[in-house]
Amino acid sequence: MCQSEFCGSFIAPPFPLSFAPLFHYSDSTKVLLVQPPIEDFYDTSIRTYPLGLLYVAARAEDIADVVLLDARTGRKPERLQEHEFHELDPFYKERIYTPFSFFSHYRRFGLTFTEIRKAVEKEMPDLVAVSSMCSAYEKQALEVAMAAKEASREIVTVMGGIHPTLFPGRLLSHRDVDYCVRGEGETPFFELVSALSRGDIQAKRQIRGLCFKEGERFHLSDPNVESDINLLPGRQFLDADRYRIRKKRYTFFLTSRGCPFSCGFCGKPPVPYRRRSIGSIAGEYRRVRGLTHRGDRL
Ligand code: B12
Ligand code: SF4
Repeated sequence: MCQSEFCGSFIAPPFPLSFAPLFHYSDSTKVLLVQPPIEDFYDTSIRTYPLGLLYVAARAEDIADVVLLDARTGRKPERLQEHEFHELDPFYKERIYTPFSFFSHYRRFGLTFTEIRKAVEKEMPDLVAVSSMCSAYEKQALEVAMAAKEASREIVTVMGGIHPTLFPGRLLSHRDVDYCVRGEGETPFFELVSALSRGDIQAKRQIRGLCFKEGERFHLSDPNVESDINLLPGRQFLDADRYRIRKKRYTFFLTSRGCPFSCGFCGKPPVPYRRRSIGSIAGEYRRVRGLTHRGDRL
């Protein structure tokens, strides 16, 4: 049983729980990794780079056919008339100066529910894995799981990222979420895909970080901490042209994990602070320059 103070292990589910499903095959497994859209008064390009998913993809590609769908970029933001935050409208008015007035309307940034469902139907993966970084965007992350199940009830859904790390029980209470991964996701996700492909029910219980429904209860696990943080993210899964600040392409580098500080207000997941080796960072930098058409534009 999980000991974390953040864990939602005792949330009573609002409907009878079932057992998390298994795959019905064992040959080639197809995985669709999804960055969900968000709804907010604003978004900025620096927020959209889905680095966590690229790390998960880098491990999963060894045992699965991996496709990444960034449902947050590639579409013009759409203004939403109906939303839950109308009391904030006065702060986001055009032509008055407040720190928020660069952004004037509540919008959806990314694909619609129907577009996501169609994207899932096009790929028809065995498993849809959703990155859920911020609790405030839970609704849009859950929409991806719902769209996947609408495309086919056979598709297995997995949520990973900071939000499910903090509230696994809350997300597992949702009918369309089969698994949650807590903490760093590379190894638990790899092991989950491997266990499901083999149909090995017992193996699931041994995977650190993996949470799932088990009859009337949740199986919950402490957050996973990766032992090798020199793994390079799978940037080749992205269309690099989509990630630009003004006209220039950008990318993210992760040179350490965890945080050396302990600010009282911070809900940071309990993972220790670790630094990558200089050699591996330099190697990644050289590789990224090689990936770009013109390294000097990065
Ligand atoms: C860098 C960062 C940012 C960058 C954005 C980077 C980006 N491109 O998204 C900036 C500065 C823009 C930013 C902004 C904000 N951030 Co911020 N940010 C961080 C920070 C410091 C690191 C995140 C990161 O990139 N980690 C590195 C990557 C590789 O790790 P990762 O994404 O977590 O992915 C790993 C696992 O989570 C997991 N995983 C992730 N996705 C998936 C999916 C699957 C299927 C699986 C299996 C696993 C998995 O595996 C990955 C590899 O190990 C975290 C704190 C932290 N230390 O985690 C806060 C944090 C995520 N941010 C937070 C917040 C609140 C915000 C803002 C809302 C702040 C604000 N008020 O505007 C905005 C919203 C941004 C947004 N996403 O829309 C909170 C979220 C808390 C919560 N419960 O909601 C955090 C946890 C900080 C905190 N302690 O409060 N942020
Ligand atoms: S707010 Fe959290 S992540 Fe940021 S320095 Fe403090 S403890 Fe570290």
